[in-house]
Amino acid sequence: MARTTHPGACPLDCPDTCVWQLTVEDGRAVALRGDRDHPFTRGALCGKVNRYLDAVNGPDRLTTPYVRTGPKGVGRVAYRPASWDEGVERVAAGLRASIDRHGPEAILPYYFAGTMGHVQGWTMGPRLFAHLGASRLDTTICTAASRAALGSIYGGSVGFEPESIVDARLIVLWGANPLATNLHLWPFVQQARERGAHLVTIDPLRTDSAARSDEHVAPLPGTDAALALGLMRHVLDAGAADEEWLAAHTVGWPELAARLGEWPVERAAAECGLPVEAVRRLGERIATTRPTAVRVGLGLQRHHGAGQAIRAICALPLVTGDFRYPGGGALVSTSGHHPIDEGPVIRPPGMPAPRARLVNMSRLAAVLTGEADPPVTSLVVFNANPAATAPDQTRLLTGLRRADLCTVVLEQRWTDTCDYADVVLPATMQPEHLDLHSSYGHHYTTLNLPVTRAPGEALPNTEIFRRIAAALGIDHPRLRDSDEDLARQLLRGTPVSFEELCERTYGRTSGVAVGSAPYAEGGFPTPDGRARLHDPALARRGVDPVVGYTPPVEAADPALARRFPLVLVAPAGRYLMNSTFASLPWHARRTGPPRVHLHPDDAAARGLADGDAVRVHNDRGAFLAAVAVDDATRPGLAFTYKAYWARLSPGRATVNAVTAVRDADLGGAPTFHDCRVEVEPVLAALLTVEPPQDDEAVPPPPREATDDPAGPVPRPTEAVPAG
Ligand SMILES: Nc1nc2c(c(=O)[nH]1)N[C@H]1C(S)=C(S)[C@@H](COP(=O)(O)OP(=O)(O)OC[C@H]3O[C@@H](n4cnc5c(=O)[nH]c(N)nc54)[C@H](O)[C@@H]3O)O[C@H]1N2
Ligand SMILES: Nc1nc2c(c(=O)[nH]1)N[C@H]1C(S)=C(S)[C@@H](COP(=O)(O)OP(=O)(O)OC[C@H]3O[C@@H](n4cnc5c(=O)[nH]c(N)nc54)[C@H](O)[C@@H]3O)O[C@H]1N2
Ligand SMILES: [Mo]
Repeated sequence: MARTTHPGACPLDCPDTCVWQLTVEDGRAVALRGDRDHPFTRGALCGKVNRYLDAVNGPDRLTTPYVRTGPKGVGRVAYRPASWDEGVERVAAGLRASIDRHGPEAILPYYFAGTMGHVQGWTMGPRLFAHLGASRLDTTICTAASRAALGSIYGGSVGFEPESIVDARLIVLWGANPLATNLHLWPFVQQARERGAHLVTIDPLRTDSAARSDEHVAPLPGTDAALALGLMRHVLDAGAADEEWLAAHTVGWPELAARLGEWPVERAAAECGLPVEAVRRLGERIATTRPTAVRVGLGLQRHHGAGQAIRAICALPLVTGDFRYPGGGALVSTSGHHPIDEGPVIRPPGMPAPRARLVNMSRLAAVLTGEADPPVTSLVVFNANPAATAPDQTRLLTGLRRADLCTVVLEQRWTDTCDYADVVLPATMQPEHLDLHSSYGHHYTTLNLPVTRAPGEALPNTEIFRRIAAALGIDHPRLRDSDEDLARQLLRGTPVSFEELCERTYGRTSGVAVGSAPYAEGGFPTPDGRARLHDPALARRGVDPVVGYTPPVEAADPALARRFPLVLVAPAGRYLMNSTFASLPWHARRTGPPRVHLHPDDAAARGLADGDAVRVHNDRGAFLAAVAVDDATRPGLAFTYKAYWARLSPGRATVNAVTAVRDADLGGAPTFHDCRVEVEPVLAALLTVEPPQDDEAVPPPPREATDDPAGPVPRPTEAVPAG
């Protein structure tokens, strides 16, 4: 049989956006490997995506629409297969009923980066909902705090050129764990180390990346701004502030310098729970090493003080003048370097400007239980699994069970959120549809063309929205645009054309040269080209206009600490991608069952041993997990990994049963890691997961963690003896 190989893009929410080569036989994907020529990802795929075809070819792909016939929340038994006509007609009826009763703002689309594709993610759906006048989604769940903070300090989500990191002499991985979440950066970091660079990781947990660094600094969660202020103070006291560059290319240095007067290294160290010497040593290293590259992760911003933390960390290289040099500066995200602008594609000429209310997605639990007026009575979910991934799960599920709520879910497989849907519509996967991907970790944009047949009747999101528009009787030419039309519209005004991408798959779209220092001479994307250390506009948003420190809420609350002594963070697991893959046997086996990692002192104080079953709880809810006794953390700090599925977890709840709906200081961002809990022992038998009665075809994740002998790196924080 003829085998052909086709380039494409990994669609996952990861900074790397790999280019891959997919082998197809008889319309079916049979092999997948990385594209060796891609300048950033260079051929290797990560462990989880090496098994991406498990997801594509899995027996659990949705192949037909489903409509609900029984109660919400009980599982697939409450559904029957339906035709596309019936499914789409039901959706249209639900949307119409919402509009008739409360107006179009009663409709809320809920979507995120299940695919990072501009076409399947962020264009046709939002275009349809804008046309309807539906509530607009404030997409805060991941990067809202950094987007707002970077917009303030640098004028956009920009930073040092990632490939230039090989030229850094000091690399600081700040709240980032690239070995789990940004794997393709690691070889560049290693190259810098071979040339003599020193690697420091700042993370409350000793992650894989921290364990493999030259130095690990472990502050208390949510205190990074204090640490950054202490480090800047040391730089200032050491006479290493680059006064000339600061005067030429920033505003607000006098105000920040005055603020640093309040932040002696001792105060910073005390706030962060660090030895004074550790802060001073790192401050001295930063003061004396040019260029220093600070690669900032996204996980560190899931705290109440996220906005100020990102501002303070990003101020550091402005104070040292590091942007002068290739390999110097800070980088949170490259997304502001890409010229693709979704705005005009969502709202093309001839379609009305949306004026509907903005609804913060991170508040979904509150929105569905009374916060919204008019209420949300139609929820259309795509590229997301909020029942597993959004905070305050117990309250959210109460909202999702509302009888007056019509929920529509576009999905590739039956997730937690599908259990609460009125209509489930089967969606295609990456080899089956067209998409266009820019990256938040490098400067290339990639085209992905459909090369295989979708299973059954699965359709691309775009086509599903076209059908919903038609069923609503909307006859607008822009709601009939093809996926290729959308890709061409997105590429308008960028340095690459659709034809070029068809030819070459990817292109550099930023205009920033490889290995260069784009802000050596200032020129930040602020109106005057200067970075802002003092931003009066923030005062109007209730934030200190000077770079400063917002302490955590729960972590810093002594009264709460008496009842819930453990701070719980839930970062990314290596073999999952948020909740994507959590139901696949290979990925579930590598990940192992839900575990809560406790410092040996905390385990001993509760009489808990490795493998014991516990209930992790606070006033919002509880989830069940096995204890992992782990010196990767400190006393009082527990951790687990995000993104299991509730329907496949013991007790049918995930870590988000304990996380709060509470906005960070900037951007309306969620604060998943600002969370206090207590753990109590429960019967071991409670950890046994009964498969959902309707799902026999989908085996539940095995209970025992197995190590991955082929894994490229050791996993000290994940390797736990079977419980
Ligand atoms: N394998 C895998 N890769 C992923 C994902 C996944 O689920 N799995 N998720 C993707 C997504 S959606 C995102 S947003 C990115 C996230 O990418 P990262 O930001 O790299 O990942 P996280 O694990 O969320 O957070 C990074 C580190 O921040 C630490 N951290 C938590 N609180 C603090 C703090 O207060 N201060 C400091 N200094 N560090 C803190 C955590 O312990 C964690 O080790 O990764 C993407 N890539
Ligand atoms: N406790 C805790 N919770 C967290 C976090 C944390 O750190 N701690 N991190 C948060 C972060 S950073 C993020 S980004 C969110 C992510 O949370 P979500 O946005 O819910 O992401 P996923 O869980 O990956 O779910 C994406 C879904 O999209 C589906 N999908 C993929 N491609 C397509 C497509 O083309 N069409 C359709 N219709 N569906 C598709 C996948 O099958 C998958 O079920 O989770 C957040 N939740
Ligand atoms: Mo994210």
